[in-house]
Amino acid sequence: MKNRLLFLGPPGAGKGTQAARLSASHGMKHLSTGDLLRSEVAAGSDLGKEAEAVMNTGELVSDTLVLAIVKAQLGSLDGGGWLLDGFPRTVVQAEALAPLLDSLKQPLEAVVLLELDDAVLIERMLARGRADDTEDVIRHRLEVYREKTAPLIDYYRQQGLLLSVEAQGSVEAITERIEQALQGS
Ligand code: B4P
Repeated sequence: MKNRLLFLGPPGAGKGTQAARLSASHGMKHLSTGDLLRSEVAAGSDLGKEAEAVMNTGELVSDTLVLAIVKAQLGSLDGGGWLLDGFPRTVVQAEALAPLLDSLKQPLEAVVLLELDDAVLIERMLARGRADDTEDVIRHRLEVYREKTAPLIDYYRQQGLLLSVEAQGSVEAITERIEQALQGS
């Protein structure tokens, strides 16, 4: 199975949920920029304070800040496979990632796109109830996704890396769909 992966999809699609399951069952390293940013917030670092203010409005944290965090982590990626969850989220981030992976001689093998209707996304995020999960902020995050992150769908499709997976249904059923897509491609 392909094991150098990137998970793409709207907020609340289940990237974090599925990435945690797949990385645990296949021994891959799971790198979530959302989790890394929330750890900085919890630690009260300067970086965390800057990130928290942005995350609570539904905007994306700046490319410079995210890239600084990711670069510090990429060195730990090894041949055992890895899964990038929620990164890249902009074309600038994707264009910065490519040479970093080239220099590690670990090219990306597949981009898993989790697709889901807005109504279900909103319902899931309201149930999750994180600090950035109020209805107004969620709607703004969906707009930001369409404007800044959705262009990555074509970006990776043109590179022949995109695998689309329907993200509606039980957590287990979606994991199975992802595994089939990774085996079948
Ligand atoms: P993330 O932490 O990446 O989170 P997310 O997109 O909101 O959610 P995800 O898709 O992971 O959904 P989850 O599994 O939790 O981003 C948070 C914020 O961090 C961003 O808005 C941004 O500000 C910042 N950020 C992160 N990365 C960045 C970057 N690269 N650049 C700039 N800023 C960045 O699932 C959602 C809920 O649904 C959960 O409660 C889950 O339990 C539930 N669920 C999952 N699957 C389900 C299923 N099949 N059925 C029912 N419920 C399900």
